[in-house]
Amino acid sequence: MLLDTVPSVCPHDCPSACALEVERIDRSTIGRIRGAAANDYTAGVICAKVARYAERVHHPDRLMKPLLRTGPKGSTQFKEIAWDEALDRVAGAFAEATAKHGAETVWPYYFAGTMGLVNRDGINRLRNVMGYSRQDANICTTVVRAGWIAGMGDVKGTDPREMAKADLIIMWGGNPVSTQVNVMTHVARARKERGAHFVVVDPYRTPSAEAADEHVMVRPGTDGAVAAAMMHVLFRDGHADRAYMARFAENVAELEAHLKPRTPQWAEAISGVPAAQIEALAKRYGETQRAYIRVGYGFARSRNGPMQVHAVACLPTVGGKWQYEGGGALWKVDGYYKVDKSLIEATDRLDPSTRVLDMSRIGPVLTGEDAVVCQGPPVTAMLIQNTNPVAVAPDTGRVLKGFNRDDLFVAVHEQFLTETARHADVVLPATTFLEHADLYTAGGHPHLEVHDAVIDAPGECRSNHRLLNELTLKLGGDHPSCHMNEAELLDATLRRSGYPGFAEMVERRWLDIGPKEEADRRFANGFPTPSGKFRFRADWSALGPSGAGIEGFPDHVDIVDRATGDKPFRMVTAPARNYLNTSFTETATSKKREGRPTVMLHPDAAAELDVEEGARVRLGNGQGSVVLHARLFDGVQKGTVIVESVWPNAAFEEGVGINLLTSADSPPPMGGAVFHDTAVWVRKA
Ligand SMILES: Nc1nc2c(c(=O)[nH]1)N[C@H]1C(S)=C(S)[C@@H](COP(=O)(O)OP(=O)(O)OC[C@H]3O[C@@H](n4cnc5c(=O)[nH]c(N)nc54)[C@H](O)[C@@H]3O)O[C@H]1N2
Ligand SMILES: Nc1nc2c(c(=O)[nH]1)N[C@H]1C(S)=C(S)[C@@H](COP(=O)(O)OP(=O)(O)OC[C@H]3O[C@@H](n4cnc5c(=O)[nH]c(N)nc54)[C@H](O)[C@@H]3O)O[C@H]1N2
Ligand code: SF4
Ligand SMILES: [Mo]
Repeated sequence: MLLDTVPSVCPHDCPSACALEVERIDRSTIGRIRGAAANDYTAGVICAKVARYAERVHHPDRLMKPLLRTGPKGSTQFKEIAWDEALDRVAGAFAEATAKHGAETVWPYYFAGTMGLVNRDGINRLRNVMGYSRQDANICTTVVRAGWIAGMGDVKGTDPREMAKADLIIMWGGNPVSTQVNVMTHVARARKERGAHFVVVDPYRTPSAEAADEHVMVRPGTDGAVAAAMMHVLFRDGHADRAYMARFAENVAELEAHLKPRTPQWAEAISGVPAAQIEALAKRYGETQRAYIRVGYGFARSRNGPMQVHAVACLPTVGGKWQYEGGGALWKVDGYYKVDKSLIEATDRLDPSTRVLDMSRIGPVLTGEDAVVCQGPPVTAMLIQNTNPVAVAPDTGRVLKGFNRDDLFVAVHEQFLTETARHADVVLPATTFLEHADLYTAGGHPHLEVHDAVIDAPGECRSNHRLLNELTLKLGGDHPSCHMNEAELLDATLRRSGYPGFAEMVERRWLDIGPKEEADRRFANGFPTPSGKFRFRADWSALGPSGAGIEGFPDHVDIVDRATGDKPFRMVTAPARNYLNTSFTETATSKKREGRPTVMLHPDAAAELDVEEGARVRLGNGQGSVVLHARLFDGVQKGTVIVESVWPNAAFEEGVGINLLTSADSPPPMGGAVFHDTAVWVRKA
């Protein structure tokens, strides 16, 4: 028997931020979850893992009570304690650490386990009020953002719903069938209604490439070459829109001269994509007005990632595609929202002189090797919310060494006893989105969404918001928002941002905040750069000091972890369909569907290594090695291997996962993480 169906919003770290309808069986139990049909982006579709969310929210392993560690770090030996004691212990440890080393020794650490602004970004309130170390939250979007703003100036683009009106859709470096399924709804419409041609650019035949009309099987880290060669063809064959560029782009003549030698043959040698395919795709792109490029994250997760993104983002300006309905490009729509987060984050209390630590370099930070931490106190106390760095951060060897330090106190606020939680001194049980209210700015579509709680919190779970307020006050800090409940903080935040208040937004569910004027949708009044023109020449040094000296025009920037005789393979650790980073690795259905940690290897490479289907193989580099099982797969170049991720470390034979091999190197110009830029050796195990 169903009680009713209640609206909500998917909080997971996914550009789709689906509008949901949750079946409620009683005040503490849900049934199925469906996508809201009335939302014209979600359009009634959600991924399978969230449709069966009852499996996650009512999981027998959900944390219900605060825990105190009684065994060694990393073990599962904990005892239950009361909330009061737990908070006293955390506050006591933070106060003690501060007395010894100063406030910057405490490092609140978070990411996007929930994308709700109150429960994700509220940790910055604690940080700002107490003067704790800041965090460069760069593990995911920074590399894409750098490349996108280098050309266009802001994170804006063509409305994603216009994909349905396109005649050519290129999904570049993303796998939406697995990672943001709603893209496929709009692609399907364009194919059905207009016979649109759908292309996927990816190092391997992903489920999205499988569903496409054409797969461009690129060598990882070489998209800059493919995009440059496509633009070479556009200029050469009269498909460059010179009138458009004269009005809307900088450095047009210099770009044309720069592209002269960057022929499809040149790009084939770098990317492994046949010159004939690059020619044909460029011709099709040049001849199609309604050509839509949907930019994924994957091809940015490389040392040259921002340069790759910039090169691809230049294409619609060379072709003049932005002018046409269904034409242009999109990565994310962040630039359209105007949410004032000052109350959530207590930005009035931010001291800009406080040091900023690089979250992607949590390994080197915790081992004391990172340059920033070398200049100040070590990190000796942490509160972690919304992320599982022991499994997801690069360079797991250093991450583990850091977390196992005896002089590091860690509190983890979680829904499950993740591998990070197992390294905590105190573990605190957290609510899920079904048990708290929040506000979301979707990345992949222009809707501001708000929801209230659907069911009561189980056990003694508390929301991030509540925990942060209680801890801040216990530490002697204070801020007006520390005395607001979620609804009050949401209401005040919405109103000061110029949106309707909380109650009205819960009722309305979402607000379409995309540009309404045709001219704004088409960038007909110019791009959001100082000159109003798109920048073909990126000024990388203006975005960050490490950008100095890097070619500004679209090119192959050869700064990747190159394959060598010792490490002949390039490894991509792309997302697994049934997991979301490490979320859902606890659910039985997802685990069953994913099987076991697997490396996809071209059959010719496997034959040379004497590796058979299903065999144990060892992958390694200077950072260590891991054992996986081989899957022979011809949808990948011979020199590339694919490991779908992120499995818990414990799922691997030797107890450490794939990020043992990925590097914590900081890519230019703004930093970030380079998960798909790793050279490895492969051997029969
Ligand atoms: N099921 C599922 N959904 C997810 C996630 C998940 O783990 N699982 N993660 C969520 C998160 S946090 C994010 S940020 C998004 C990310 O979603 P996506 O935009 O899909 O980005 P990536 O996860 O980085 O990788 C996508 C694809 O990029 C490809 N790729 C890697 N290197 C290159 C390259 O050099 N060139 C090209 N052309 N392609 C390359 C990979 O093979 C992969 O297929 O998905 C979200 N959704
Ligand atoms: N090898 C490899 N590694 C990768 C990637 C890759 O492609 N390959 N992708 C990278 C990317 S793009 C990203 S974004 C990162 C993401 O990595 P993480 O941010 O660590 O993502 P998850 O592993 O899903 O962990 C999120 C955690 O937040 C918890 N959580 C969810 N909601 C709440 C809440 O309301 N309160 C609290 N307290 N906790 C909550 C969940 O239980 C979960 O354990 O991983 C990165 N790591
Ligand atoms: S597609 Fe993404 S946003 Fe939609 S339900 Fe699945 S994880 Fe959530
Ligand atoms: Mo991400």
